[in-house]
Amino acid sequence: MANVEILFLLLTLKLMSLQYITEAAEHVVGGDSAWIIPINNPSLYSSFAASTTFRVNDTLVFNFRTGAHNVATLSQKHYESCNVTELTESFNTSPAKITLNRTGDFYFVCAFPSHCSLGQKLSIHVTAGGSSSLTPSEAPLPSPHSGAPTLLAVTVPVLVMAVATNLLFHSY
Ligand SMILES: *[C@@H]1O[C@H](CO)[C@@H](O)[C@H](O)[C@H]1NC(C)=O
Ligand SMILES: *[C@@H]1O[C@H](CO)[C@@H](O)[C@H](O)[C@H]1NC(C)=O
Ligand SMILES: *[C@@H]1O[C@H](CO)[C@@H](O)[C@H](O)[C@H]1NC(C)=O
Ligand SMILES: [Cu+2]
Repeated sequence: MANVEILFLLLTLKLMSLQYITEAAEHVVGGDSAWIIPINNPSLYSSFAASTTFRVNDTLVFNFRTGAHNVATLSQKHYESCNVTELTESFNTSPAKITLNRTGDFYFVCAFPSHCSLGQKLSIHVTAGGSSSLTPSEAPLPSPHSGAPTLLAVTVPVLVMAVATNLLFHSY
């Protein structure tokens, strides 16, 4: 039984890694704090950026009070000096959902007067999709014996649950 469980554990990890590679993630900027002037936590957005992995086709979600803030993109130079006179794009209605459609750096500010210099700004670095630690080439499947496909179709849900339960309550 143990070998079968390990086989299906590997299958499960394989499926999970494929899912991880192909599914774009949604990142809520600032989490529950949303998109605000971070008076009580000046490093809110730099910490958020540092603790999140952004990949191509992921989406940023900015939640804010419409009319009290907005989201604008701008050049790095203007981002650094909080100069909001030349914006690339602005989003004035919450929630603003922005798809990260390329790799590289993105710069966001709130363009309301002085909000950027008070810390309502976010810069992120977007990496290529699919660079998870478990890529298909790094996580090869063990070659299944001939009975595997039928067994797979009939018993995967049960075995996945069994493996999950074992993982929770035992260590191999
Ligand atoms: C802001 O940027 C504009 C356009 O690039 C420039 O003309 C202006 O001098 C800048 N303002 C400041 C305060 O640097
Ligand atoms: C990404 O989207 C912006 C508009 O939101 C567009 O100007 C830009 O050309 C797009 N970039 C790519 C690589 O598609
Ligand atoms: C991102 O989405 C576009 C359009 O749906 C797709 O063509 C592209 O392959 C995707 N890129 C990645 C890295 O998933
Ligand atoms: Cu604002």
